[in-house]
Amino acid sequence: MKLYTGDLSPYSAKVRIQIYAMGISDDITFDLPIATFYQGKFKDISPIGRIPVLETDEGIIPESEVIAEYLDELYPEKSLMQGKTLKEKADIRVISRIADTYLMNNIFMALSQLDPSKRNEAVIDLLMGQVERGMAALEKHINADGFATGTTLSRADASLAPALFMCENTVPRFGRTSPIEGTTKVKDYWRRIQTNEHCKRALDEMLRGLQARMDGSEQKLAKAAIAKAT
Ligand SMILES: N[C@@H](CCC(=O)N[C@@H](CS)C(=O)NCC(=O)O)C(=O)O
Repeated sequence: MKLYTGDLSPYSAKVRIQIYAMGISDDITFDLPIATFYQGKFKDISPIGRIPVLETDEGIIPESEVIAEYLDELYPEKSLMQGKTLKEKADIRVISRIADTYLMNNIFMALSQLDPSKRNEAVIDLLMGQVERGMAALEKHINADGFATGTTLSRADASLAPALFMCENTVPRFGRTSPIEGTTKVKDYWRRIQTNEHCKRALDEMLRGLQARMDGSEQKLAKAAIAKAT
């Protein structure tokens, strides 16, 4: 199988954490057709046009949450959901949804407002309001110690660690304080989860992606790949 993935992409990092934690990296190659992606032609591979996408013998699977469930069902003996009760599974899904829908998605929508000279503060107010709302809910749902929920690493952690990376590193670029700052349990969790080997590996990859974006090397690489392809 092949996972179309990008270093900085939090939704891709979420699936990578799951793959690392399940120990199935040998069955999956990681790739991104750079020219295709940066020319906006990734829709030729997956109609939604977004990463991650899992390519299987039976066709492609888009959407991180769907890929996550597919991998759990494909490898039941390695699934991070193994042995969990129905309620524990529901708790994992709630946290994963908060990370996807309230945190990552709203931060993503705000990316068009990065340039302060063109920024519409009302758009930022609206989107960051939703991020704050998700963060307040997360503060109630999350464990006070250990993992996000339950006693082992789960898909809740796989979704949440990249989402918190975005909260810490991207939100300040909109001129707003990281929403983690106003929390207690989430702040402690964020400190703890960065030391987990699987999360740390993906967070380091995100940091590498962020550095490449900020120092212009990502853009250079994309330009060179596009020039070669045309
Ligand atoms: N709901 C999707 C979101 C995926 C997503 O937004 N991916 C971003 C990178 S993290 C992307 O591919 N953006 C490119 C674009 O929107 O054209 C998922 O869970 O996989």
